[in-house]
Amino acid sequence: MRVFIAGIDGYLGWPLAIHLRAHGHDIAGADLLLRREWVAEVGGTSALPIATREERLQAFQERFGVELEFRLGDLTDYDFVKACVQDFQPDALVHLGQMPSAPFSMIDQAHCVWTQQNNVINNLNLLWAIKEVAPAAHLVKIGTMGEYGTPDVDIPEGFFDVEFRGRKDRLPFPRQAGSWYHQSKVHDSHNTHFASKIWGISATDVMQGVVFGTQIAEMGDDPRLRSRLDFDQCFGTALNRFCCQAVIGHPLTLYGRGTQKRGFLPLADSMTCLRLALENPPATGEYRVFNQFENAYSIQELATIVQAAAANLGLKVAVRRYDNPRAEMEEHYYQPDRQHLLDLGYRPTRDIKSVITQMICDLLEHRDRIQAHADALLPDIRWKGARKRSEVIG
Ligand code: USQ
Repeated sequence: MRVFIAGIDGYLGWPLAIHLRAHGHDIAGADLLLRREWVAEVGGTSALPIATREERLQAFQERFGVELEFRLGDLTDYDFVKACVQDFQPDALVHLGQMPSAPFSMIDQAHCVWTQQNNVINNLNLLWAIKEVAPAAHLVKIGTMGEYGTPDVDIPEGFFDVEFRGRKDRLPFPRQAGSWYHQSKVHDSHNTHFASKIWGISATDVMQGVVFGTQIAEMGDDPRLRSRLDFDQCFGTALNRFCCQAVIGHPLTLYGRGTQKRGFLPLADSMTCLRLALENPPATGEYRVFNQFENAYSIQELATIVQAAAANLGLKVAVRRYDNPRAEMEEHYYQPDRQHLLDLGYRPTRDIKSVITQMICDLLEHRDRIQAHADALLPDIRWKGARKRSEVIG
């Protein structure tokens, strides 16, 4: 299958290129390398050293014996997007080319507007390019579990059956996002659903949970094939941050009570699920929604697992509660479905403790890089009010 990856240089895009090629697919992609700039802007760096674009291309060629087409360009530039799709003629496109950080979108007016412009426009551009030059291509769009928020009922996969005043319908499940970034993904879901209805585009909208992990097996030992791993307050996600904190002995930063729950999944599971979605496309013109996560965990539960894994490796690490910089529910019901991917053969990694142990081992080698950017660990971007460093509350 010919797969085009929008956002091929990112945390998920780069390993996806490797994973899909290792499974025999032909890959091309595009990126403007913006993630590298955003992380630097907020004072972070990738804990794992990452290769330049040129080094990555060289390593890919050596590993697989084929050249990877990796175009440098802006996905908000329609001429660029259309040319990429027209020239490569993909069977499927995976859209990972977006600004993925909730805190970054909450910094100020400029970051909020930029996030929504970038994310909404580049998704529209991909939809238009499919319609105009590759109408049979399947779009796998990365959305987020955060689109649903934390309603006090079970969360289905995109749609639910409603009975209202004696009439019944199957409707999109309400979206109640918790940041300007998550809102941008809600807009994308609506636009993708609409494009599918009017133009017959086949689309899978993946509501993905929080991804963690440093490796996938297909990377082998070549450090140039490794992906990035961020730990700053914007681009580091909870579990990746906790592992980085553990290796430098920084207390694990639970926001608030730490009782908030989210769906999480290892990097390797994310790759498998995306491949399953690609290899099992929807019917022509169908818009379907997959909830994609290994399991739901409270943040406190994950911190305890990291603390125990670190202790087994001889690292003593405290867990601390910090005043929550976000506006989010800390005590809530959380019961999302994830049946569609199981039906396609996804077998969730049950042993997340070994994934976490492996992460800590990988990160220990690079503890100096984390230590040098430790200022980026404590959050000061707040959902309400002016910037202020969170303080320990327990
Ligand atoms: N949290 C902590 N301590 C930290 C960092 C986060 O307690 O040091 C808490 C947050 O308050 C939140 C939860 O952990 O309740 C998750 O936060 P996160 O930063 O790991 O993830 P989030 O902001 O939700 O965003 C991440 C990715 C985003 C993706 C999303 C999936 O950055 O691209 O869409 O996970 S989901 O969470 O399902 O919406």
